[in-house]
Amino acid sequence: MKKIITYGTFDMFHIGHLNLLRNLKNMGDFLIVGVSTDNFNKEKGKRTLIPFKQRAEIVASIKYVDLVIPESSWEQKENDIKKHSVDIFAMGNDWEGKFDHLKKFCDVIYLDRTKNISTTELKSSLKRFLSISQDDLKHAFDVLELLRRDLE
Ligand code: C2G
Repeated sequence: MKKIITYGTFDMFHIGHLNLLRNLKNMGDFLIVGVSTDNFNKEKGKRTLIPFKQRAEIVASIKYVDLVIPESSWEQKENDIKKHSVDIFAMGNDWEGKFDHLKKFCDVIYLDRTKNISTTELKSSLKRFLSISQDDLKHAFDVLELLRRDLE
């Protein structure tokens, strides 16, 4: 049984995360995902919208995922690889080279990220979507002005 492990925050779960997990499962038989805890994200300097319990539950519900473990430190990867007899450690290539030290324990691979999507981009497009356009604001003020005059 070929076992693969990956780690991540998986905040605002999106197609980039799903593509990675699907690709990883297609490379083996058993996929373990370490989901970053809220405290560990603080250590990573990463603010998350969705709390750990929900992020972990969403990842655990993905059909490609066989086991979810909490990721609470940078250092736990070596123990996880040994404990679960992992054959492949994999990350998206924004982490290219960062975990090569784990080659002592298993294969280390970095997969291409899915283009044009990230949690950061989702947050900014949500901000744009929710912000009222200047035209809408002006139109609202014009209507209010007309109503005010009618009431005079
Ligand atoms: N990812 C991807 N394509 C995207 C966005 C993300 O392939 N468009 C991949 C990332 O490369 C990563 C995984 O999805 O392998 C999870 O991404 P994040 O939740 O952003 O994970 P990160 O905060 O980078 O945490 O110890 C490792 C860290 O916990 C990784």
